[in-house]
Order: sequence, then C-alpha cells, then structure tokens
Amino acid sequence: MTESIKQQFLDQGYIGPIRAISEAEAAEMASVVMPALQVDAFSPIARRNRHFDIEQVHKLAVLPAIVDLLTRIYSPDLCVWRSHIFTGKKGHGLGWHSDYFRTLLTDPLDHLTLHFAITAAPEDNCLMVVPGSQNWTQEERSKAGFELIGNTLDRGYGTPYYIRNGMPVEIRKITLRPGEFFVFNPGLLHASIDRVGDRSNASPLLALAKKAAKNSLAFLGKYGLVEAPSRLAIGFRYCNPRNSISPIAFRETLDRGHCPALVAGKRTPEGSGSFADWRGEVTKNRENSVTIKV
Ligand SMILES: O=C(O)CCC(=O)C(=O)O
Ligand SMILES: [Fe+2]
Repeated sequence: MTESIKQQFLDQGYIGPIRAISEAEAAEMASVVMPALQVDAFSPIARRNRHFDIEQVHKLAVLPAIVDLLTRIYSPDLCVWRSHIFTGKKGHGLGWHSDYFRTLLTDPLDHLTLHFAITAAPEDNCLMVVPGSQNWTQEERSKAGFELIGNTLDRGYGTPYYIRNGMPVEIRKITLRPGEFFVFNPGLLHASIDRVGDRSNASPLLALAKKAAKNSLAFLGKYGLVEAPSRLAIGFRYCNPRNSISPIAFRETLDRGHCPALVAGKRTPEGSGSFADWRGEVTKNRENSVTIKV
C-alpha cells in the first residue's frame, strides 16, 4: 500500500483527503485557535508556529500516524520547520502559486506541506490544485496558461506566483471535513481563489496596498469589527533536516524560541543552530495511536 500512495504522491503531487482526528476534536481545536488569533488581531505573527504553544496544534505536528505517513512517502529523517494558520473567506484567498520558499530554504524543492482543516473547507472556500503540475517546467506552466510573475521569485519568501490566463486546465478542488488533511509537493500549483487574468500580484505597489489593507483589517479585527473567517486551516511545513533553513525564517519569532523540530530519524549533518528534538513524543504516543488509512 505504501508503494501505491507514494506513487500517487509522485504522480499527482498530493495525497488525501485523509482523516487525522475526529470532527469533535477539530471543533475543540477551533475553539482554542480562533481566540488565540483574535487576541493578536489575526496578525501574521499570531498565525506563525503555533505548534510551539497551542497544545492541540503541537499534538498534530507530532501525531505518530502523520509522522509515520510522511516518513513513508517522503523521508525517514524529518523535521517540522514552520507552521502557519490560514483563514479563508469565500471569494478571497491566495492566487496560483508554488510553495518554493526560495529565500528561506537552501533547497526550496526539498520539503512538503501538510494542509490540515480545522473547520470545513467546502467547494466554494477550499484549496485547489493542478494535479501533476509539480513536475512541470516553467515552459510547460506557461503553455498551460500560468504566466510567472517574475518579481515574486525574490520578494518575501520567494514563492513564485502566476497569472492564469483562463486556458482550460484540470483544476481539482480539495474539499475537506474538519479534522482531515492533504499533503502536497511544494511545486504543485495551488490557490484558494481562481482569479483568472488578475495582475495585482504583478505590481509591487498593489502588493504593498494589499498588505496595508490586511494590516488595517487586523487592526479592526482586534476590536471585533471584522466578520470571523469561515475557514480555518493550518499548513505544517516539514522538510528533510539536511535542507538548511535560513535564520531569516525565524527572524520574527526568535524571542519565542522558535526553531526547527526533529520528529523522525536524524539530523545530518549535525550542525550547530538550535533544533528541538520531539522524536521521543512521537515514539511515546505511537503505542496508543490510531493508524491512518489511506
Ligand atoms: O489556505 C489557504 O488559503 C492557502 C494555503 C497555502 O497556500 C499553503 O498551505 O501553502
Ligand atoms: Fe501555498
């Protein structure tokens, strides 16, 4: 079975949906995560690396069934180097992109994301993917109607964004029930809104305006003046610890002691930067954990 899911991951660039915890457990998690974001007005820092301090989020990052699955399909040596809480609203979201963190990882291709639904991700408010696109060259992307926005390669995290021109292409909506997740390759083209022909990411000025709008929304959110998001999800970023993670990735949260955390295998080369070791927790919990059926 491992071979077939591994093959599926290689061919289509993702696997899932897979259930990790029950809907009731996910609802309990939402009741903790939501207020934790609200106190900090949904700021980017409030969303970052909550696997360090929110118990339910931490438990997921070290859930034996998840760690075991990732070691089978990806790498026996594994660390979680970042997580991010996403809030989704119908009609809003991130445009087409690949998760190459070119400014944060030495090898931006050598990692994966586990996208976990805390609340439901229905048809009109979920992530969508282009199956197989993780294997496409730049030329193939452009032939399929995805025009690279060149300046996104060196801006922010260095994740390439694209303008889709509307050419027919297979787009799969990954709807999820609370407590389910899917795992995807960083190269897989994905988006939470399909804005055909939208060029706003291409203009640094518009990108700046969007950021300012986000900040003022966060400010209003602090005073309860913004409608609560209808979709809550967490992206856990795992990588093989041989990939080096730039200190820039921890710049904003260094005072909270954030660092990569080893969950399986070993760290080679050993290196000197700080690294948490959570392998013991995975081993300890393995005895009474459920096995994930794929
Ligand atoms: O949930 C979203 O809206 C975007 C998620 C995403 O792009 C990611 O997890 O990499
Ligand atoms: Fe993404």
